[in-house]
Amino acid sequence: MSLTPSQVRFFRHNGFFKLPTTLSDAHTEELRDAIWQDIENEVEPVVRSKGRPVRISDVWGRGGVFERTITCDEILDPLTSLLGPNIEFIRNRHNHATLRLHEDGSAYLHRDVLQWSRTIVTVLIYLEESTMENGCTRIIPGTHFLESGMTSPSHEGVDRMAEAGLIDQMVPVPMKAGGLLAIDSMIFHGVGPNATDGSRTSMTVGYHSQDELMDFDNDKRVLVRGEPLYQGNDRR
Ligand SMILES: O=C(O)CCC(=O)C(=O)O
Repeated sequence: MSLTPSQVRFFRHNGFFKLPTTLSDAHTEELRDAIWQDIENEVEPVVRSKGRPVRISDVWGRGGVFERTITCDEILDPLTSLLGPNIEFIRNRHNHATLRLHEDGSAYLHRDVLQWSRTIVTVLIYLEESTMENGCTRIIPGTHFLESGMTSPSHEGVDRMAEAGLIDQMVPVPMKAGGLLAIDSMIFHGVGPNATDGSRTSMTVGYHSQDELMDFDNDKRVLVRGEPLYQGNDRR
């Protein structure tokens, strides 16, 4: 299912869009179980916090349902409306799944990339319902248009938003299990605190349109839709 011109415009203007597609219940359950299993078995690469694994990295490299999700039509069909027909998956930004519990607190407000000319589309995949109580994603709409100039995509977001007088404009985005949220990665966003005794599981993946001026293979990128297309004028 592609996006309508109005939906594309909404995404460009506000920096986020709840995709009209979702993962099926069976797909959601299979992916959630795979994430929980790899976290429980500490299948590397794993990120740990307070002595327990909280995140698995390189989900692409795990193959199976991870790779099937990254390349599924439910994600790539609407993304063609944003990124065009030739889409690359990015292996060195996101490419991870996270299990958040009560003790994890909230995550810092951040951008995923530094500069508008190299932005990506991040897709957040919710494997459990994410609510106001268990820490749904929070975003500040429109902030993907604010100036660049951060030295790191992380950690400086709260200060930047406070300086800009925009911290109170943050809005929560609750999502159902299987829901897919696309954001322009320049938008300031973060995870809310989990105030429940339950978990909040999500997977984060990033995509780029295939770069028509790049004529060498980059193993940090995987073409997942369309074809490589070199359009440089150095060969004419
Ligand atoms: O899960 C979320 O709400 C946000 C995740 C995120 O910002 C990230 O993985 O970089």
